[in-house]
Amino acid sequence: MKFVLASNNKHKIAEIKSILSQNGCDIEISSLADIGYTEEIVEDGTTFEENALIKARAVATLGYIGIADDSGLCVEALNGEPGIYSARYAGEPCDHTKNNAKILKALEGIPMDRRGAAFVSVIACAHPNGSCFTVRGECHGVMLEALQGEGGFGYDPLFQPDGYACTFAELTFDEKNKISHRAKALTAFAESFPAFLKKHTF
Ligand code: ITT
Repeated sequence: MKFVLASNNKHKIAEIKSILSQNGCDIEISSLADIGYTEEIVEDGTTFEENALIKARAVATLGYIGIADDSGLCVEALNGEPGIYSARYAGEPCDHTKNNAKILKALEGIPMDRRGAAFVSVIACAHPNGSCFTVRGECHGVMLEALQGEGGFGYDPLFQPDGYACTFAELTFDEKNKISHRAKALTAFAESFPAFLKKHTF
């Protein structure tokens, strides 16, 4: 049975493939583009878990084992926003430059000791037989007052993980993928996935 990663975000896809192989999960995984899937998946859930499942199930209904990530940045001083709306915080289509400008503005004047935030990643896996599971990973840190670094994607240039003196965007690809929210969720995924597959696949 084929595994399909229900994502159109090429940065996420690269991170997920790399983290899974680092965790000994050597499955061949296709993307939506690889299977010629062009429909829009409407993410109208109210939690990361619901949205991750919506994406994973969209491909499971086509007969694939669907894997999906729903993720975002939750900022304490903004009551958890942008949260599940992180991709479209500054409107659609997703524009990371506009999102960063909007969040910097929203945090203007807020001192460093009240700029705590967490990146959240929920990975969902859905089988064509209707079975599914989700796992969650979080990475805590602070929101800086200016962009720093060129690597990564999205809010990475503004997020400094706890215990580091630089942003996600200043870490190498491999360094970020050791400590990120996505790394934590995918480590849990790699632990549960073999038993899930064994139970549901001949
Ligand atoms: P797919 O739904 O196609 O997978 P997406 O980017 O729309 O791609 P989400 O709906 O899960 O995915 O939104 C995730 C957003 O959260 C992403 O666009 C960034 O704005 C932010 N985000 C998530 N993980 C991030 C990371 O590791 N670094 C920076 N920003 C991240």
